[in-house]
Amino acid sequence: MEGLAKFARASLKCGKVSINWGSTAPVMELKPFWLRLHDPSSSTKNQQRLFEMSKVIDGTLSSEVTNLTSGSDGVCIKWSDGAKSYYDWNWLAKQAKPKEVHQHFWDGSFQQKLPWMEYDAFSTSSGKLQLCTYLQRYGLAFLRGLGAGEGTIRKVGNEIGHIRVTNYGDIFDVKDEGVNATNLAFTNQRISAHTDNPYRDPFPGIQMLHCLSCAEAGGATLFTDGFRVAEELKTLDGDAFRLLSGISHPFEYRDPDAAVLLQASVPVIKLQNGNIQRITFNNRSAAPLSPELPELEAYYRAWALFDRLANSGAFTVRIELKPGDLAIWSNGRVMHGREAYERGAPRHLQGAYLDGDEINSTVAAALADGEDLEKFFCDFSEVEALSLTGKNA
Ligand SMILES: O=C(O)CCC(=O)C(=O)O
Ligand SMILES: [Fe+2]
Repeated sequence: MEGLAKFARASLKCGKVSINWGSTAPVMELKPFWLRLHDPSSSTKNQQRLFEMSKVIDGTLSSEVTNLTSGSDGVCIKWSDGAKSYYDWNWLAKQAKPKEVHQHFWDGSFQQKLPWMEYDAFSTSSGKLQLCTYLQRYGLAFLRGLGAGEGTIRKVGNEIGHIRVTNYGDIFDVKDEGVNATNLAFTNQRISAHTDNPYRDPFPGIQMLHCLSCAEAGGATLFTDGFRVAEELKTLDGDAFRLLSGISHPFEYRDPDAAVLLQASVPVIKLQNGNIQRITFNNRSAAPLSPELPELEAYYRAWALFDRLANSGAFTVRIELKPGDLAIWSNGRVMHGREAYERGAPRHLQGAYLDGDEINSTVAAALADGEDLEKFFCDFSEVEALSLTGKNA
């Protein structure tokens, strides 16, 4: 940034403020209206605006430049209403290219090096940031060395963000309850790849499972990068992708004893500006689509193809969680499942949810402070190269 600011110059060209960085960085062209609207010198320390936006929109605060001077620290603009605004070079450079942690879409080869952290490392000053950075890049991370104490997940969850209380409580137990089970999760049966709580709006962005004890055989946890599977679907069958991204699917959870009927509709593949933003997939809580849907059979064939891909070994990683291990993942991206295990085995996990925006906030704040987060990925270049396939990979 400092290098950029050294030779930077601003000038008025064709009604726009043109910033030439005097380097290979592309010239920025900013509309005066945008500059007045986002004037950082009329903002509080935490960048909350000190004036009403409507005053710029209706012209009460002018966005006509009468004078512009470039200095060594930034640009000063004098407006036709007599006001002055000041734009620091660093601030301007940040507007040009929002920094973000690049998402890496992974497949089954990710198994060769998964993002594990020791709990002791997580507890250091940069440990939480490292975990959140893994979650942004891969949507998945693991901690080990937590011990197997009941309720530990509550403490760890609240160290990462804030536990989201749902109809299952703040934390919930996952064990085989046999015939008393109210949910497939509370049996010893296999569970295919899914996202949790698809029937909630807002849905919990992050899910965690902490292993307190495991089955002797079976019960392994399975993860699939739903974004990677969606990319694969698009390549294999564009029509299937169109249907799963274009039709909102209703999801539902009913608990008559507790007067609960949660309902939400969302496409399996939710797009934003053409990019995959969220995956929602759950065979158990998918409510019926309208019987009148014109492409009903084609839609369900697309659903079945997505299901098949998400559960195929080519896209799945398999982890035998041991007591003291915790898996944490983005519930809008990474799908989870489990293998069946023997009835009555002492397998016991505790689960909890967090809001996803807190993870994003931790990472964004570090990037805004100019931290280099790529340092966390030094050991991942080989495994990333193995799954360099999807366009975002
Ligand atoms: O038993 C497991 O490993 C997972 C159960 C499950 O899908 C869940 O609790 O969300
Ligand atoms: Fe689940």
